[in-house]
Amino acid sequence: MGRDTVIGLVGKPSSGKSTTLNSLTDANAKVGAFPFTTIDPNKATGYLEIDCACARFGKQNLCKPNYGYCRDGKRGVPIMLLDVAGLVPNAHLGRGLGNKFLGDLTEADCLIHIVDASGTTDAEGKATRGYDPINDIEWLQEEIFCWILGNLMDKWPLVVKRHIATKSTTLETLRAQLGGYSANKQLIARALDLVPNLPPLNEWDNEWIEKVVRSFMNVKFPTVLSLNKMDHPDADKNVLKIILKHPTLKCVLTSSITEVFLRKLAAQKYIKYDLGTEFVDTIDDLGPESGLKPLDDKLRNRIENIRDLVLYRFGSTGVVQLLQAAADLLELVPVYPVRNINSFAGGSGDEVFRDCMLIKKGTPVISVARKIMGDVTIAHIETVGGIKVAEDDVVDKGKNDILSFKLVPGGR
Ligand SMILES: Nc1nc2c(ncn2[C@@H]2O[C@H](COP(=O)(O)OP(=O)(O)O)[C@@H](O)[C@H]2O)c(=O)[nH]1
Ligand SMILES: [Mg+2]
Repeated sequence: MGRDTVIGLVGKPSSGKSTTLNSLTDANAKVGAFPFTTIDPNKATGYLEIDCACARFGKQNLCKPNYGYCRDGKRGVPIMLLDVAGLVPNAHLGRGLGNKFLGDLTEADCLIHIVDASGTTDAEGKATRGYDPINDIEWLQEEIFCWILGNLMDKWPLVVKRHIATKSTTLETLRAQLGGYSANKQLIARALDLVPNLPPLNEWDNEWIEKVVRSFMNVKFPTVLSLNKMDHPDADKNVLKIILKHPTLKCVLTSSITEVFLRKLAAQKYIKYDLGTEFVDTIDDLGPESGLKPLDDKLRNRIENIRDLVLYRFGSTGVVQLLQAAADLLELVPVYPVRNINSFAGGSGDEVFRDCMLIKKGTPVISVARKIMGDVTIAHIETVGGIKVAEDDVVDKGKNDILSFKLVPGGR
């Protein structure tokens, strides 16, 4: 059975990893302004916001997810987040918590690189002013590259000897070497395919090995950049530089501290806040019948500032979009297994779309069945309208995404 998707939050100390994690979850990752606050990888559940299938059928009021939530057709699907302990330049040589950090990384299917776009922390996370965050983007990639390359080079002469002696294919040998990074055969095959004119493994010189490692890294760790601390006045010019220099990188502008603050105010009933949007309303906007608490001048000013500096300028705090960007990069499609393909109900009761899982686009429906049902004998698979779907038909956005698995009676 497949494992669930894991998104790793990486970045130098004090870039805002724990704050971002907090802003996306209810977990209390320790937040602090000094390096190595996070000693152990901190796992938490985030919620990917999607348009729920219930809205397609006007069944919003019957939609009751077993996990996560659905509010009027906007569904939060749980997704695993991993806050990876502080990384400093030259971690692959064992600096800081270097190799431990890198080891934790292997679990991730994609990375969100949190960059302190304000330039108020240096390469090691210490307070400063005017640091150029473009350095962080480059050294983090180099760090991962050097780590994987170093691990491979240590053993390379032996690897080649074995490769020849056992008459293995390039894919088989590399799989044995790179499988430890939670990389399956398809992933490694894809990485190899992306290197043009690649000769057989026993002919590789250092340059070929480096090309293969770069390609593997791109496939194994697709990355979204979170340009964080956008509330800071110095952030704008730094972001412009980053986008001009790295136009192909996927970037999201964020202010995770603002998201944490808004969620707290909403929980305390000072504001009404639609997560991920620019809409923040107070009692001044909605009147006393809203049930919101009155604001003092200090709080009123802070909310006004947040509107001016973050919400109206960037459209939101960006953190909800961050998970969506990661899901896009991984081509994840929400898939709804249902018991009854006509009513979309689960077991008993009228409630619909109880389950939702995130599946990579292009996955055959039979693999989805296996992931959910295990090794039972499946008679056939149906989608909306009771239409039969062939086992090797694939999942896509809005297509073959609502599925009912019919078992052979008495079979297993
Ligand atoms: N201005 C600003 N500060 C932030 C933001 N996010 C985090 N910080 C601050 O940056 C410091 C480090 O944050 P933390 O989440 O502990 O960083 P980590 O070491 O990467 O986990 C803390 O003082 C946070 O309050 C943000 O969006 N804006
Ligand atoms: Mg932290």
